[in-house]
Amino acid sequence: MSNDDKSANNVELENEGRRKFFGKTALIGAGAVAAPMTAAMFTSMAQAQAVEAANSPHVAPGELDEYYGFWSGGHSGEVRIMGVPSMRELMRIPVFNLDNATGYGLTNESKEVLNSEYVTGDCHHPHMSMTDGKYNGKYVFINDKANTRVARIRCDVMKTDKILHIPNVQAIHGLRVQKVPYTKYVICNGEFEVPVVNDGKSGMEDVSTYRSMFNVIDAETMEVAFQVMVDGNLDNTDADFDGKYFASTSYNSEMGMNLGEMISSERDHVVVFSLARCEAAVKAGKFKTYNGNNVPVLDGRKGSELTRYIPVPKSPHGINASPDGKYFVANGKLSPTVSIISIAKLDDIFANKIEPRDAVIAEPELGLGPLHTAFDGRGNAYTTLFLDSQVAKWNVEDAIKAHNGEKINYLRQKVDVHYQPGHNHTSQGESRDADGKWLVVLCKFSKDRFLPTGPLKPENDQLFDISGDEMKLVHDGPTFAEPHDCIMVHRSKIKTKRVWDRNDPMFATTVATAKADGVNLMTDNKVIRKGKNKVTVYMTSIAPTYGLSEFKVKLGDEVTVVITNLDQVEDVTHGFCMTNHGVQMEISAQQTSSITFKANRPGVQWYYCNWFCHALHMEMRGRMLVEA
Ligand code: CUK
Ligand code: CUA
Repeated sequence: MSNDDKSANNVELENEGRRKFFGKTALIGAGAVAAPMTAAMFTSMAQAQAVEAANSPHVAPGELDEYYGFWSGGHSGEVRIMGVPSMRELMRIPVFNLDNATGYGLTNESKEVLNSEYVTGDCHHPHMSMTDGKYNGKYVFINDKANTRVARIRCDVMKTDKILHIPNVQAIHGLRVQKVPYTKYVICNGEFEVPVVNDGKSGMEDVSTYRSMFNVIDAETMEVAFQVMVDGNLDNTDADFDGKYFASTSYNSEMGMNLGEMISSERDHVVVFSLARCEAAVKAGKFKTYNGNNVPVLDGRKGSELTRYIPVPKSPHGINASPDGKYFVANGKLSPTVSIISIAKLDDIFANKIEPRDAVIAEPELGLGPLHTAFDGRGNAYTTLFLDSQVAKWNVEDAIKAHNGEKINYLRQKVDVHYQPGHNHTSQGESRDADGKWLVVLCKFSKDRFLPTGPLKPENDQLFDISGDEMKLVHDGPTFAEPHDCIMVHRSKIKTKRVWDRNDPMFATTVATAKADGVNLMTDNKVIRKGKNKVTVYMTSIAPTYGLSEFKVKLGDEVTVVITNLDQVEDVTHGFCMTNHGVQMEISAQQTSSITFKANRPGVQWYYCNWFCHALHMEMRGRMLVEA
């Protein structure tokens, strides 16, 4: 595949001429063979097969999945790309973690992104940018609860391109995106309360100085646009489909510092933020700054015009907007109920025409430990019951009718899951494209579902076919620490590059340095000494050779190796590994990667390619000669 083919980078295009295993096209093709059948026979059979084919988790070798799944890698600090419905793991995207294979955290290009003293992270909520309430295939954002950060993944190359450390707060947990009119903002919660000025000089003993803040990040610049100080802490969050409101759950309205204190009151709340009022307050300069940074901090505590506090049963956890844009569902956790909040009533709450609690229009009882809710776009909701190890399918409108006194059963089905589910997620279910085909339930425990792997066992992601009236379990998928949350995006929304664009900003700094060094990265192989102890080695690679089969440095030199992969063939990735130096990295087709290390061992040091690239891959190596 030549570089020119980058424009034809759509899976849908790629599938032209392939067997179309999903949808009707394949079946019409098959119909041509089944000539003796009557038209009516064919139609009914085709319809049956269409449903069957579209909802079979079996994706044959060589066939492609219908959805990209973006799975949080939990405290592994990475994001994983899954194929759905096959549940095959397609790729891992290092985000907050060190990744040997690709050199993420080792190369100069990735260090520019990671820019951090630590290589740990705790990912929970991966969410894709949207336009008009639908996934737009541009970015996936993910939180790092462990180190209070938010990262952005570019979906054209599936690499992390920005990481933001958020000031004034501790432990970023719930994260979502603005859905309408587009993802101008990423929203996320600072979960753990800390003194606003947390300098250790005062206030540590006085819990009344502790705050949590809601954070609003500019999705393009990846800077904090503003923060909103609240009463109580913050857990999960979601945005409406009107571009007006954000809502967050709080499980510690008491601001308790231990378990007993945190669960002492009968109710907690959902905080609703008015985007327009917050933006106006920032514009009018009605904010303060703290801790020596210039992030505007708005005061959204009780009584503020920026927020409203809706009382809900104790310790709510997930909050999920229904894809019809009508409701926020806050999940009870300690209460066996979920609270349905009418988004249409939020205007009246902010206008002080009704009490905040009046927006709760039903509180259906579902079972023990409701954590998160997903939607199928047909009016049904699916709520995980952590304590019951079940998922409850229920009908939203029927639950509201039942709340209003009608004798009606809103529960549609309960299934056992294995075991203790956290999030569940429907295909495209948090967008206007909710299609009600698949439900993934992310179970915290797998217990007996797989061959035992010692004391540490995998989690279990269970896939359900929800296209019919009943949820049907079709697949168990073991996963490693720990997918709190995931999304499933139709493959038509995502267009990835086949090879790197030479002008890609990801390695622009290295390209600029080479230019300053008078080096043409596409042709030159040279060693440039910079000052007494610094050497930069420029080389090309093209299967199965490096542009330099040897180079010379002095013991103690700081060596930077810059490699440009001239291969234009898709999937021909080279590696660079310097033996005994802890140095390795990926250089994919048309990519430039660089890595800096100390030449601290005298003598002959071999470097080699560690991505198997060619029949002569073993021969793709060279010598660094280190003079003592
Ligand atoms: S949280 Cu983990 S199960 Cu971080 Cu969305 Cu609910
Ligand atoms: Cu290049 Cu292996």
